[in-house]
This record gives sequence, C-alpha cells and structure tokens, in this order.
Amino acid sequence: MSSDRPILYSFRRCPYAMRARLALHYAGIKLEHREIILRDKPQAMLDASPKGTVPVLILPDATVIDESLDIMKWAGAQNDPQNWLQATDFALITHNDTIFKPQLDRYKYPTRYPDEDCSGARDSCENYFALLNDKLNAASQLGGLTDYAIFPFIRQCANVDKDWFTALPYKALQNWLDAHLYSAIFQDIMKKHLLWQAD
Ligand SMILES: N[C@@H](CCC(=O)N[C@@H](CS)C(=O)NCC(=O)O)C(=O)O
Repeated sequence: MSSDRPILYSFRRCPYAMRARLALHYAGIKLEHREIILRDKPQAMLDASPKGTVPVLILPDATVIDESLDIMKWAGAQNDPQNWLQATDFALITHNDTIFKPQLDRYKYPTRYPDEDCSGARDSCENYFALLNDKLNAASQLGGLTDYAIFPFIRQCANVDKDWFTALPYKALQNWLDAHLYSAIFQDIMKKHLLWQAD
C-alpha cells in the first residue's frame, strides 16, 4: 500500500500516541490518521509493526517508525519552527519512560502485578512530581519537545485520583499541566476520530 501522506495508527487515550500526535502537529505534518482500538488491532498495522503498540507511523516510502520518541524526532527533523529538538531534554524523557511510567502503571493498575507490592507506587509518582515541580519553578516549561513528551503521562497519573493530585503541594506542576490540557494543540490532537476500517 502506498500513500502520499504518512499514515499514523493511533489510539486517542494512549499517552505515547498523544506525544506523537503533538509533535506531528507541531511540525505541521499532514497525515492520514487511522484510529484503532487496542483489543482489535488492524492486520495492516500488525503487518507493518508486529510488536503491536501504538503509535505507528508509516512514511510514503514504507519506512515504519513504531516508537513514539522516534516519531517525535522524525517530526522535528522535518520541520522545527521553534528549534525545539535541540532544546529537548531526552534524559528527562528517558526518566519518564523508564522510571516514572512503570510506577504509574503499578499505581493505576496494581492488579496487573499480582506478585508485587504496589503500595509504594503512588509515592514514587509523587517523587517524580516533586522533581518536575522544581524544574517548573525554575523555568515555565521543561524545554523543547520535552513538555509534549511528558505531560500526557502526568495527565494520566493525575486522572487516577484528581482530588489527590489537586491537593499535592506542586503548584507549578499543576499549573503547567492545566495550561497544556487547555492548549489549542491538545484540544486539536484529542478530537475524536471514527475507528479506521480497512477497505
Ligand atoms: N515504547 C512504545 C510504547 C507504546 C505503548 O506501549 N503503547 C500502548 C498503548 S498506551 C500499546 O500500544 N499497548 C499495546 C496493547 O495494549 O495491546 C512507544 O513509545 O511508542
């Protein structure tokens, strides 16, 4: 199959797909959006990327990019109007993905880890919030594409128990999250799409 636009397989509520959509939108990339559900992945997506995670970007030359961070980097390499790639804190994004996200999963879905004691997961998430809050007290944004890469995960964690999140003493983080949630770009990338059906 060939297309003159990149194809993006995406799932609306997936934070990895959100960060990819944010970066693609920032770069002004016109694409064919294919909305999927995780319990019934289209064969065409699995043929392109057998690991079966979203987001998956397929370029017109059939190159497949199936890691969200790689999609962000690709988008920035196409068009980077605010020179954000060079300002991106990739170490902080790695911290988000490898240290915070596993704790978020254990806090949100403890039953998925029956052999583990997940009782400390929420505190671990809070430690990360404290780190981000310090950074956001020093500067209003994390810098470059870092904010887009990270805020969808903070949103997910905040939504587990909004009262808990709102009561935390991290005003800079809370204000930063709110600003991103109400931003025009976030409203745009969260628009609903019909489920994609193969012809
Ligand atoms: N490392 C991948 C992770 C992507 C990922 O795990 N996405 C989740 C949805 S949020 C997924 O597709 N999971 C597969 C499934 O639940 O079947 C990336 O950054 O793109």
